[in-house]
Amino acid sequence: MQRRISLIPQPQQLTAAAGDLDLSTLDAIAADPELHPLAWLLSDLLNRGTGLRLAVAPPSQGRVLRLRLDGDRPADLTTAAEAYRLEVTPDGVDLAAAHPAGISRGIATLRQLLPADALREAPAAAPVVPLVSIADEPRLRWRGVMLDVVRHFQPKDFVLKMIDRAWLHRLNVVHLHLTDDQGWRFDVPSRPRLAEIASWRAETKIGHARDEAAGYEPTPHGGIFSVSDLREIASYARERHIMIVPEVNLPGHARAVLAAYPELGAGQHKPVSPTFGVFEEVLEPTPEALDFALEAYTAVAEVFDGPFVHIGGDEVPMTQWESSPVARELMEREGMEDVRGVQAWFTKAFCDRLTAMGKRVIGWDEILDGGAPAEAVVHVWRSEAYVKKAVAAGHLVVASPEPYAYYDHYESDDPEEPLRIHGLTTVDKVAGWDPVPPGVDADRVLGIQCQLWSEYLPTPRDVEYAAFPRLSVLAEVGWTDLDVRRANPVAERLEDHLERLHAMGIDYRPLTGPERW
Ligand code: TNX
Repeated sequence: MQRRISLIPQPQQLTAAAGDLDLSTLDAIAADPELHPLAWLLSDLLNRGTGLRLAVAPPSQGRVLRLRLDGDRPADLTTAAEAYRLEVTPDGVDLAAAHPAGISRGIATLRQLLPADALREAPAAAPVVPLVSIADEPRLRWRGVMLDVVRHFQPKDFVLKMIDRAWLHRLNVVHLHLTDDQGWRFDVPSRPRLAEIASWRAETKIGHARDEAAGYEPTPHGGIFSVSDLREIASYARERHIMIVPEVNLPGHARAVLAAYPELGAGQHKPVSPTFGVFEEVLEPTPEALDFALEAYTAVAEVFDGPFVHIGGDEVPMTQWESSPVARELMEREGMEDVRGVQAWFTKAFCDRLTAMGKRVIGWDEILDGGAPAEAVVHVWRSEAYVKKAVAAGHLVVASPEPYAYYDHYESDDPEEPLRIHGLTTVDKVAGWDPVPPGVDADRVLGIQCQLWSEYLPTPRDVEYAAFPRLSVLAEVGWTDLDVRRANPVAERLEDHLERLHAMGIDYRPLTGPERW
């Protein structure tokens, strides 16, 4: 029986033949030595979802599931590095790519070719895949999801789960927002007050300010990742060829760190913020504050071996610097006419240090306002207009414009929707998004990313409900060429895909409307 082939993202080229292949009739997973770690991951997935045991063996002919590298190796983080060809014939499976990252993406597709129940954690499905021929390569180099583990802490196991889900969708970036006004979420052993003070808040006020019913939840909230937690996250992602982009958001959104080390700030001491929004606390432009920041960046840069570090830089109010003698003195010394030059001074210092460590810097689009070194990648969120602006200023861009990429937004105007921060980002809207605006050189758009800000998403379950299935659709927007998307509307494959999400235990939002628990 031929099953309907329904994949998300839609591969660029897919030809189906009649019939299935039963993987239990194969002898082994035959893989090039370099691909053995991926081969064992695949073997383990097949075992967990279907009970099948396929050992990993050296390359061989015969009836095998073959993983092989061919062709000249492309550079990391290119679309060519993620390209793969997957042939399922009555004689076996052949998965070939020029880079191990491509094999990893091909494995993600193979997981989706299995029955949805194979995604369960218990052997619940037959190890059967349809006969297909796929040639695939992403449209964009960076396809990501951001987890905000600050506004509400999310445990390490949930982060690992989200990396696995990103993998299934052929995303290649998981951005961790690790610091903000409401908490500091990674341990820097030389700065113990981060763990003692900055990672906890006494209470939380959730809900809109206008909502009178919203009160303070008196339970302390917090959490912090130890260095070994971070290492575990790093290696879990690395095995799957997913890049972790750690974000240490400075010099603004700094209330939590300044609650622990007030001497680094430009204002009065205040506790870790129990509320959400934009606060005026910023680092003072002193050598001590800069040392602190550089120590923090070095700490994440050492743990996560991907090439990028996110410096944040969004929503930095200038009020404290306007009245700070230290900032005034810096402005005079450096001949700055505008107080925004103080942020640019931090941005440049962060870039210099990280570049010297062999890293590349990405920062929110506000880093453009005071000017940023051309090598900094601009992470656009305010609107698509900033994509043009950043490209015109010579930067590469990652696009996360709010109307399409913020999944803390409402999904419909139904009054039954769970409380959201604001906005309206329907699945259809995501499906209709072309992330390269007209008139922009497509090569300057590294890619796209969705954001799961967690002010209104207190538990992992809330995060999942907000993420899915919008994240699934976004993955296709980043992966699949526009003409292929138009010829294969994602709406026709979403129902099938929800079965996969269900099998993975994800509390997705139904397509038919909100469901409250
Ligand atoms: C703006 S996007 C922020 C975040 C909030 C988000 C809520 C960005 C760089 N800054 O601090 O969580 O809006 O949607």
